[in-house]
Amino acid sequence: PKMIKLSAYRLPDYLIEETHLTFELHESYALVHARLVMQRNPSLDTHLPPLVLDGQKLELIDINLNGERLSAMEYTVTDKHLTLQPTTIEFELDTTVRIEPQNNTELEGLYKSSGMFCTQCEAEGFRKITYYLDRPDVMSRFTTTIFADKQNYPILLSNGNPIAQGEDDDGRHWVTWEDPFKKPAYLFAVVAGDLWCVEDTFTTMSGREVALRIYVEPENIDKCQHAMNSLKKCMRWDEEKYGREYDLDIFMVVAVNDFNMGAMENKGLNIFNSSCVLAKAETATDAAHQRVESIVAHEYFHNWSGNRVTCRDWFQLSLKEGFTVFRDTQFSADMNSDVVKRIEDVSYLRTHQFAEDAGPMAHPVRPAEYMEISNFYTLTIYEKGAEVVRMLHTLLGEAVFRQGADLYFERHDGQAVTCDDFIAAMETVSGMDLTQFKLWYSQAGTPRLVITDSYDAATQTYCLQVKQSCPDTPDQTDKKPFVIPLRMALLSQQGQSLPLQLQGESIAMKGERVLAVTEAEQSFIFQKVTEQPLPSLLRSFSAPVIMEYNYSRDDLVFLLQHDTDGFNRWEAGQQLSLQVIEDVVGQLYETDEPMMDSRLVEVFTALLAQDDLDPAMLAEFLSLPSTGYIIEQYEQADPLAIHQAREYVSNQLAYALKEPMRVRYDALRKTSLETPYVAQASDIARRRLQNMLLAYLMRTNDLDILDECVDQFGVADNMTERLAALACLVNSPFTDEAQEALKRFAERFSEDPIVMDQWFSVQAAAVVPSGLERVTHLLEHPAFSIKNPNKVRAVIGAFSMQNTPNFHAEDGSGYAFLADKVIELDALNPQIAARIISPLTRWQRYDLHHQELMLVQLKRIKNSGELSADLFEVLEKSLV
Ligand code: DPP
Ligand code: ZN
Repeated sequence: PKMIKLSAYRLPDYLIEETHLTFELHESYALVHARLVMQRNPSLDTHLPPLVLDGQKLELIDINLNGERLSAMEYTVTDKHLTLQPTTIEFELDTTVRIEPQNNTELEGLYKSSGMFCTQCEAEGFRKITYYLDRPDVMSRFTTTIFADKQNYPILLSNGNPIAQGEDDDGRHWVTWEDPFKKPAYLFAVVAGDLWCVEDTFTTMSGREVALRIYVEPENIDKCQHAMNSLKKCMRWDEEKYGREYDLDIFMVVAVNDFNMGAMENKGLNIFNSSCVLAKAETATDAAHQRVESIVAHEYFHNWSGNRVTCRDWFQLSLKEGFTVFRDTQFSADMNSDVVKRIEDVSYLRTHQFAEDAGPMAHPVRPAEYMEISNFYTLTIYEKGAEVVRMLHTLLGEAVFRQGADLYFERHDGQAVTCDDFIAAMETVSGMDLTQFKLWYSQAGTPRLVITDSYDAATQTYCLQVKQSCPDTPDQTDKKPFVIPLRMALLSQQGQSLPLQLQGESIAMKGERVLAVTEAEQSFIFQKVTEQPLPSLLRSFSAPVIMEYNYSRDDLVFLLQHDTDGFNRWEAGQQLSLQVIEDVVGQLYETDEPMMDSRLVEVFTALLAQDDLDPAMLAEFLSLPSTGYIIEQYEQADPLAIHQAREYVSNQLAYALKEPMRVRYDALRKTSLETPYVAQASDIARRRLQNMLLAYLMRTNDLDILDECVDQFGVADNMTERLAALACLVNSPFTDEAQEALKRFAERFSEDPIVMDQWFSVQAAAVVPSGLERVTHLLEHPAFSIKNPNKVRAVIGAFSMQNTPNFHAEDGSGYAFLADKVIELDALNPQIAARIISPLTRWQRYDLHHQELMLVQLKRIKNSGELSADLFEVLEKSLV
């Protein structure tokens, strides 16, 4: 595979005005007929270069140019392209190809999933359906006719509106769909199956009625209501917050079981991984309910940020993904708690995206090159891309940002554009020069901010000295300074925010302000500061950076209790916990009985005693930083020592806080028992705190608490309480109770693959001895299938991402296991293989012993035979 470079972008030689597709679906093959109305690109000269169409894994049956069959001399076919010579500026090309959806295990293009046909075209799946100019800057008007057996496939769907249908006398039927909007091929979709649907309607802000339909397999018809409610909420929200109205008469969502991604925003016909759309109390946790809400919104929001205005090329992927993730996080924050949402997002970003940014796959938000675009659906494109948009929002302010978004949509409706166009709209409305800001799009790596301060009581001046730097990343050194919005406040000894008046300013700002850090070294001098303040820095995590400021542990305790920014309260607690765990990591090399800083117990005790503290916040405060996040704090981490230290601190907290935790747990549990399940923020917070306390309490191995846990598992009316109790049991030394619970769970839910995914992953992630043996055993379970990406994630993914002691076992057995599975998967589904390998690609983060063991496996995979382009690229980059 070769590198594709952004700098090599050229306008398409030809355009496709109209695309008329006919699918004939059969059990052992499908025929795809395409009639393309094409022309030489009018932006270029009238010379006619050869027409090179993309196409892979297609068997060409017939080809006609302007109604004349082409002879074999008049075109060439390779495994990637079909090339021919047009003779007129405008022409019509007809092709018929034969494909085998039932054998498509890559889940890209047209494939079968549990008895239904469906498609996934982003990024380059359409070329596995028919010969085409499969690039997002070629936009076309589509009509699609689907023929299939009526009995097995009563529902036939594609983008847009149905315009005709009929029946043939051989038991087959057909439907024709027309999409009035021009679109790139990656937004095309087809579905055929025996599906039921939940229907509703939505009246748009201009009074148009839109039919909403969620299609699922019949057994899931009772799990659609939450997604439907979410859909209606996000449609309204996008009107109110962004002025964006839906544009077709129908909006359809289809759930499929085998899906590489979470979901896909095909025009008018979103296709979802069933795990991201199905949810009801008995089968889906609160987290799953929230995931459904945010993904439904994400895909819906793409209708404007992605579909109406799309990407010129795949280097611009973050143009739609970063912006759309930003929009969905705003939505979720509005529907739930904004501070909790921010905490969750930042935890995720710092654990996973920062790791990516520090590893061999690091790339800018707008990459300059790639081999396989599927590898670039990354945390950097999505999560960091959203942070970049968020920083713009912070710098411009809510109102100006909205004007910028309006201008962007208005200027570029119906176009395929670039990140520069997005920034240009923001520049127009703000009058700001965002040239330097755009370094966020081109420079990879996580910037570091080192902040020091000094206070002069005599002159009442307080100075913040800020230094920024960014580490080298593959192919990038000597980075230029970024524009970093630093949201901050100065706190008095009583925890009140002091007025903020920079030197040269005539009035003070109250509360907090955003400083724009633009230089490598910069000072901000505040005047009329009447006492030595404690700074509250990078509030609400105003930039995706690693910030260092030398807080004492007492400062951290103070901030955790008194900072007026909820996010920074949590952050102070995280930094304190981190330091305490790091102490223990060091001591564990010397002794089995480390001394733990008592301040953590003291402050947690105080928080638990505080009756007016929001349970959602308390739950966040009580959660220790994840093992993954702690690992990221080390140059070369010893994963086993870190795991052990984190366990040690958790256990100490559990024993020390047992009494107040028990009292609180009992009260919360009582409320849960008396309250029917609702997936709303306040109830979610209660259950989260309850489950967290249960997990701490179970660490004390108290038989009375074991009874409580078994009881919660048995009687809960919802998956949130049930699964949390199950996880506690599975991670406890009470193996009989755990086995019994697992058995009962499997009996009850064996028919529901998404629930069984949770059953699998609880076990795969269990940090108890012989984890690898257990996982190998799970792979033999009849409900497991390596062809189903959700199962792969639930077992192999959970083991390698969450099961620190077993995955990082000293003998390398965990790594060897993952390598075996990567090799096996690459032959079936390269996208998934290239994804689940990622823990091994982070080898540089670990101590030499673990590095060596990981490298052995990476090399073994590399030499295992012919690799997909996806996996090849990851290995190339990881092994330099
Ligand atoms: N399905 C992916 C997403 O929505 C790719 N567009 O982010
Ligand atoms: Zn997206």
